[in-house]
Amino acid sequence: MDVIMAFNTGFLLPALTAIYSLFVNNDNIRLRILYVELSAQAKIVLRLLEKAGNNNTIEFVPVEGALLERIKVSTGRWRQETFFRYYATEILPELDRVLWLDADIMVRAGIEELYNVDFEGRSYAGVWDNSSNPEERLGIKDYINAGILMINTEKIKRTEKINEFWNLVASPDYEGELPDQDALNIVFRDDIKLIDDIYNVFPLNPNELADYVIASAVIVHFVSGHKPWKAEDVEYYNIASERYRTAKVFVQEYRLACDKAVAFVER
Ligand SMILES: [Mn+2]
Repeated sequence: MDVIMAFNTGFLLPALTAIYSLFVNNDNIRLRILYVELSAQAKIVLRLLEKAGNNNTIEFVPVEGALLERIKVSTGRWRQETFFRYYATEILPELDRVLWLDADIMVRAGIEELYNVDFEGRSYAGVWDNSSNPEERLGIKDYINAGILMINTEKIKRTEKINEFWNLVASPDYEGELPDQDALNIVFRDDIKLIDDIYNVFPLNPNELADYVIASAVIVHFVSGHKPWKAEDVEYYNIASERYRTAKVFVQEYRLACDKAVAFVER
């Protein structure tokens, strides 16, 4: 299974946790980490995770030259790594499909079914996300979260549509509230397959759904600005854990995964 991620040295701890949780629950993952700034030391530490699970490998792929320039021109306002998922076909043209994973996640089970999704002829597959009121803002009902994104590179290579994406984010009047995610949903409207929400679960869920969500979540995604690995957000998650059973369970699990990932690379 071909997976791509992108982050910088400052994101090492959550990235370790995400990759460790991916690898202990899955075998035969070929992970490419696309990066601009990743220290030699961070790479050494990350590479130790290859021993988690069976036959999981990591390759580091620098993003540079014209590709990086395009992002600088288009997207100076936003974090550049966010845009690397849209380079899947240019950086890895040999692949027919690839899974993009954000680094603010925890994997809890096998992802094979997600990876082998039937695109039904569409360019992407992802989980419906109503949290930013996309219907009201953009008139888009089937709006997805781009943090866990199955990419049909075989199709995207054959069409010119991805250029529309880059043109849109580069246009001076474009003010996407969620820059790349809005542009993805606008340009690829009706060309995105919706998949089971167990593959992109947010930590705060209504308590009446908690049993189902806790039992079924395959990938938990800490979408808000508050992050469970940050000391300044401990209080936020303490309060959230009192209100939401899913937050309590997922944050505890996340901290455990974080400790295990660190212990794994330290041994
Ligand atoms: Mn994210």
